[in-house]
Amino acid sequence: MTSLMKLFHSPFSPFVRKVMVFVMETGLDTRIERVTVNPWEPHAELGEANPLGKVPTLITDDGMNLYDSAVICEYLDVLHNGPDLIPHAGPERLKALRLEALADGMAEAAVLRRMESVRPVALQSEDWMGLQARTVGRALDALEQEVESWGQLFGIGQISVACALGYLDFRFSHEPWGSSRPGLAAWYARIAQRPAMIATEPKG
Ligand SMILES: N[C@@H](CCC(=O)N[C@@H](CS)C(=O)NCC(=O)O)C(=O)O
Repeated sequence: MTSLMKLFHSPFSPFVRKVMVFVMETGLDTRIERVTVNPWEPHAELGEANPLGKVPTLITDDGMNLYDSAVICEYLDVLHNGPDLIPHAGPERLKALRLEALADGMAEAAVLRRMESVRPVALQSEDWMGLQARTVGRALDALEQEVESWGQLFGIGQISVACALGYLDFRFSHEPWGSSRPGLAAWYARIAQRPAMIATEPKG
């Protein structure tokens, strides 16, 4: 019997959710043991596995430490027998990785804004939060431009987008992004019904 891979996990991280959706979509979830941590507090085992101290971090069943979410998904995509979620080569690969980068960048800006907003009010920078909010807005507009071209595809790019949008809904529900982006909103409403999306929805 192969031993389990260990995933340093936090239920609120859009990047962890991306890896969790990836493993559920590919049937690899039974091979993963989750270790839930608060990544914003020092954690000896996580720090040893990843000098950046971030989640997600994966320890493979042969003991290799992998981060970040993009590298982890790249590793996982060769471990299952279903259709590849990351194209191997050519323009399709570049398009998928660029979409992943756009979605991850949007999630990163949203996380930065959120972290700033929970600092003591006197330390918060409105400029900094505004900068991150504008980055998120531009990324949403770019996604609205390309959503129609995705069709039924749910690969690495779309998984990353879905988890980034889920994070916006979770942390910034008072700022509905969908009203001015109807194509993206309709796509997300459909995708949010997938079992892997429902099972990983952040709550709290
Ligand atoms: N690019 C990374 C981003 C990971 C990330 O920012 N994780 C956050 C949680 S959402 C974290 O662990 N932050 C802890 C820290 O920055 O110390 C990925 O795709 O995995």
